[in-house]
Amino acid sequence: MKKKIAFVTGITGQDGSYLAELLLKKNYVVHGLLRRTSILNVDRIQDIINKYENKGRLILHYIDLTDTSSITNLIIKYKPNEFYNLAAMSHVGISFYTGETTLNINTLSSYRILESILKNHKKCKFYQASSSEMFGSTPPPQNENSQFNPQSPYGISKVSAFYITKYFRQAHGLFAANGILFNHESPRRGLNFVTRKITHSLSRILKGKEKKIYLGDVTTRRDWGHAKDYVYGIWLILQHKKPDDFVLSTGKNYSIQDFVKKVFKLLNLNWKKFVITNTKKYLRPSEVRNLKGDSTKARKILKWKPKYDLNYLCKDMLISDLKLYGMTLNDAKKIAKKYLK
Ligand code: NAP
Ligand code: F7E
Repeated sequence: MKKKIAFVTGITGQDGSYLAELLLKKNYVVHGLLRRTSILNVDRIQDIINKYENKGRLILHYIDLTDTSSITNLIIKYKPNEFYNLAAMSHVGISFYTGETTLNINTLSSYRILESILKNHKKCKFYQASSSEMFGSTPPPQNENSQFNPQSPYGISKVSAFYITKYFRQAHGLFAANGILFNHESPRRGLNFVTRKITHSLSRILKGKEKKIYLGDVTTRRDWGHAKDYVYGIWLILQHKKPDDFVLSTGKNYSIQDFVKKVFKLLNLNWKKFVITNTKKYLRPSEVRNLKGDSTKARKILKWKPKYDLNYLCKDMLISDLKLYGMTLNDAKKIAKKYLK
């Protein structure tokens, strides 16, 4: 049987790397669309490059999301069955300082890709990486019927891309679907998102490379899941018989402070000795205070549900960061007991 072809933008990112692994396991030919960077940035996909590139199962292409023809040429040449649009300026805090780029990359690129699919290969299914940030100040629980009240250029860019996706579906009949994903983390999370910053900095503290962790507002609440569960949901969204929009979430939320406490507790450390909160440079001009998703629709229709809980996530992330600095959890516990109490 002919293998399915999937295009993935953002393949070098957290979700792109897990999704590519899943698609390769499912026997797809995966085309990863990446930007040129001055230092080659393929750490998260190095293992699958080693395993699949020379078999022709993983093919990487340089593209630029502001250069329509760089993507159109690939669509015409390879005629993908599925297009996962994961690339984005994904940092909410940074979007306050780079609003124009955030809109150009996160919003206009979705338009460019969808228009190209419409003109060149209408059969291709399209996934848009929408976000719980779109709900912004709308009180929880948030689901597919909740109002969007974005609080940042990032949130605004994702709301616009959400409607662009819906427009191509409703007006032009494309199979274009949105996954509205609540926060999901993993050992592959970028270092400047709060969860990874905590587990990574704690590992550095144990190695004597840092003394304190400087955070912003730790009273905000997030619904955190594991990225591995969420990329499976992303795939399911494109396998459904009709294009639709789905929330993926755990349905539980915790404050940033709760996350800090859970991670420090793994080493029996008192977090208050190491964490400075309300650091000015990490406070945002406007905040999304309380996100908790209601993913009943995905659970019923797609039969999706997360396998991993927050305790597993904290441990998975901490163990992986300790490993980067040559420690096991037991080593870290011993160091914590001896030097850091
Ligand atoms: P991530 O780790 O920050 O990855 C973002 C990806 O986009 C990277 O591959 C990055 O390339 C690429 N990218 C950024 N700007 C680009 C540009 N100008 N041209 C080409 N590629 C560009 O993000 P993630 O956590 O995997 O999230 C994946 C998608 O889901 C994003 O659209 C994000 O907004 C959305 N989302 C994420 C969450 C979450 O909690 N993780 C929740 C809801 C929605 P480089 O590696 O070169 O930087
Ligand atoms: O912040 C607070 C911060 O940057 C979480 C992206 O994947 O999820 C992510 O966006 C909360 C915020 O993620 C620090 O103010 C405190 O209230 O880890 P974050 P995010 O903004 O929720 C959504 C769903 C996406 O779509 C995005 O792409 O933590 N916070 N102190 C801090 N945040 C950071 N980054 N750094 C701090 O020092």
